[in-house]
This record gives sequence, C-alpha cells and structure tokens, in this order.
Amino acid sequence: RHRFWETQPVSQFKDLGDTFIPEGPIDPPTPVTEVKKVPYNLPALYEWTTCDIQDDATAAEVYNLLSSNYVEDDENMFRFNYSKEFLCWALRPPGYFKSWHIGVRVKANKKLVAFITGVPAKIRVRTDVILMAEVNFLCVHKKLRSKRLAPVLIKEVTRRIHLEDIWQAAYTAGIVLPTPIATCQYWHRSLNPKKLIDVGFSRLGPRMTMSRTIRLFKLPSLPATPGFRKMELRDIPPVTRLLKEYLSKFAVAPFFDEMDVEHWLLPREDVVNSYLVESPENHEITDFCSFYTLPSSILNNSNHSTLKAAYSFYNISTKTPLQQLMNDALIVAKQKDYDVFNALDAMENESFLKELKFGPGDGMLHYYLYNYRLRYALLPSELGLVLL
Ligand code: MYA
Ligand code: JJ1
Repeated sequence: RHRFWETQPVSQFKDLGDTFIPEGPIDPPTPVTEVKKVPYNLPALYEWTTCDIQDDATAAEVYNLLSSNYVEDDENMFRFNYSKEFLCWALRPPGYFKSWHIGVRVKANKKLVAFITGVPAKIRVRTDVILMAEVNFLCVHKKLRSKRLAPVLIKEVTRRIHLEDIWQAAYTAGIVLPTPIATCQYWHRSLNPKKLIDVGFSRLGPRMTMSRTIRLFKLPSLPATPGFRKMELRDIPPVTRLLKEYLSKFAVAPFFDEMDVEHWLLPREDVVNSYLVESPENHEITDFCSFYTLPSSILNNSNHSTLKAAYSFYNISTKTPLQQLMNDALIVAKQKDYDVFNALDAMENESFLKELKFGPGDGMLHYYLYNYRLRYALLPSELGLVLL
C-alpha cells in the first residue's frame, strides 16, 4: 500500500505494540564516508537547486511556490500562506545548513516547481536526547503531482542530512503515513466570528444569531494578569529555565538551550509573539505564552483574501492558571487583529480549550519520527513538540 514508505526505516503498522522489537533507532548510523556523494536522479527535465532563503529573489520564488501549491484544508477553501519573513525564521535556526533547503527547477526556464527543507533540532525522546532534522515545507507544484517526485525529494533531503552525520528526523503531516507517534486535533477560537462565518471557516451555530455569536466570542480589551508583558532579550535565561523544566514532563519534546530560545521565542513582528508574567513583587518570571503567525489564503471569496491566524506555540504556567494565561494570549491576539487563534490538543492544552470557547476543527495533525521506533503511539498530552 505504501510503495515508498515500506522501504524506509520508519515503524510499520504491522509492528505496533510488538513488545519484542525494542524502542529506539531502527537502522544504525553508517560512516559519513559511506553516504552517497551525488544527488538522486530527477526526471530529465528537472534539476536540483539549493535555495538561499536569505536572498530576496530566492525567498520570493519559494514564497510564490508555497503560496500557490502548499497545504489546503480538505474542502480546498483555505491554503497556508507562510510569509517570507516567517520562512526566513523557520529555516535559519542556530546551526542550520543551507544545503538542507532544497528546490527542484525546470531545466528549460529555471522555474521552481518543488521544495523540501530540513533544519537541525535537538529532540528528546523519553530519556534520549538526539540531534535530529525537522523536515517541513515539502511541496510539489500542482501540475506535477502523482509522478512520484515526493519520494525523490525525501530521499535527497535524507542524503544531505546523513552527510551531516544526523540519522533521525521529526515531521508532521495532515495525512496518515506509517506510523504516527501521536495524532493531534486542531482546535479553533474565533476572534472575528463575523469574518470567519462570511468566508466559510466557521458556521453560525444552531439557534444562534450573528449578534449573539459576536457577543459569545467577545474578549476584554486588555490582558488581566498583573505583570503580563512582551518577552525581551533579557528574559532569555529565565525563560530557558522555565521551558527546560516544563518540557521535561513530556515523552517527546525539544531540548532548548538559550540560543534556541532566542531564535524561536524572542518576539518578531508578524512571525512570533511571546509574553510572560513577571511577578510585580519579586520580578520573577513565572509564566510564559507564545504563538506564531500563519495566515491562510481564502480561496474563492470576493470580499476577503486572507485569514490572519495565530497558532499556539509553547505555553508554561507555574503561578498564573494556564486558562487565565491563555485568555490573556487571546486578548493580545485579538488586539493585534488576528481572526482566529488555533491550538492543538498537545501538552496541557486540553485543560483550557473548551473553557476558552475553542471548538474542534476538521483537521488532524499526525507526528512522525524517521528511523526511531516507539512501541505505542503517545497521547496528545504526552507530546511536548510543536512544529511550524
Ligand atoms: S507535510 C506537508 C506536505 N505538503 C503538502 O501537503 C502540500 C500540498 N501537497 C503537495 O505538494 C504534494 O501532494 C506532496 C506529495 C509533495 C505532499 N509526507 O510525488 P508523489 C508520499 C510524507 O506521487 P504528490 C511536510 O512538509 C505518499 O504517501 N510522504 O505524491 C512534512 C506516497 O508514498 P507511498 C508523503 O502528491 C514532510 C508518495 O509520497 C506526503 O505528487 C515530511 C507519493 O509521491 C507527506 N506529506 O506529492 C516528509 N505526501 O506510496 C518525510 C505524500 O509510500 C520526511 N507522501 O504511500 C522524512 C524524514 C527525512 C529525513 C531523514 C533524515 C535522517
Ligand atoms: O482550519 C481547519 N479547519 C477549519 C476550516 C474548515 C473549512 C472546511 N474544511 C475548521 N473550522 C471550524 C472552526 C470552528 C470555529 C468555531 C468553533 C467550532 C470550530 O475546522 C483545519 C484544521 O482544523 N486545517 C486544515 O485542514 C489545514 C491542514 C491541516 C494539516 C496540516 C499539515 C501540515 C503539515 C506541516 O508540516
């Protein structure tokens, strides 16, 4: 059934729960000198390109490919519209490799028609901290679908990751492949219910009018928690300590140092927002919340072209109840004019979703590891990892 995935070192459905197969790496690493030195063959009309995402012209080509051909919902009403600034952030974390930002061009006219990326990340699986790749932005132009180009892209990114002596990867997808380590559900909190209904993102509930709906989702104009403020450069050490302690509770989670926290969590306009609670008494940092900005293009609507969505990232409460902290996150997102606040049911998110009027979405997100086997799938609440 999976002609490609059956050949790869990923856990296969038939092994689920088999207690005789150990947890851990599937294939052992080989010496880097034994890794294939030349790129995989592409169909004759195409050629490989390494994308320098810092180059404005290349960033624009990648942006254009993704904005027309990347992930859509099941009814093709919305398509992810990652901004150039977001892509530059997502693809250049500490220690990134330019060689892992891979494109495919048409030889004849150099048009970019496919893309895949990896970035390095330390990820802990139970007690094992492993330097992995996070693979994302796999995209094949709509006109070149179903020609088995995706397996070539995946093999090529794997080869280039192996060349850096890295043998495991983490990735997410909306489709089921062999074999998810966890399956999360998307939840959505309306901030601008009128627009969401107008564009078909949500529907008027039974026995609800527009004005009752607007009232239902109304939020205060300012955050309620004393000491709630934007994260700054000086907050990196205490935020790193909070995160390290918090993420240690999950079976799978990133292993962040201060450089990672600076890159992934220091606020960047229209890319990532982070807030924390500084105790007014002793100036201790006790709580943290963050969300990233990922708009979607609205396909076929004459009144609106983009949906501004915030996606919950990492949140930590030690003193402020998580529900109150996330309500403040909703308030600042509303102030910044987001239309909807999205979250997965991962980590402790289930404890606030219903109470804060999130509703379940129609999309699922499956998490995968490459060349690492877990005996059973994790519960969403055991997962401490958010990919972009
Ligand atoms: S997830 C986002 C993926 N992108 C999209 O959904 C955008 C819109 N769709 C497209 O651009 C195309 O439909 C894509 C497939 C490119 C997705 N992950 O070329 P094909 C398998 C993994 O004929 P196409 C993200 O970015 C499929 O099961 N495999 O198909 C994370 C089949 O194999 P098999 C996928 O539709 C990506 C084969 O490809 C996915 O033209 C992580 C068919 O190929 C998918 N999302 O193109 C990648 N979709 O026969 C894995 C289809 O076996 C990384 N397929 O079922 C693994 C780790 C690598 C590094 C390891 C380092 C150590
Ligand atoms: O956004 C998603 N669904 C929306 C829109 C559905 C439109 C019709 N298909 C949705 N809306 C309902 C919201 C409502 C608000 C008030 C309360 C009740 C709920 O459900 C979904 C997620 O739910 N998104 C997608 O389908 C996009 C793809 C998701 C898979 C992503 C794979 C990413 C790979 C990255 O590596």
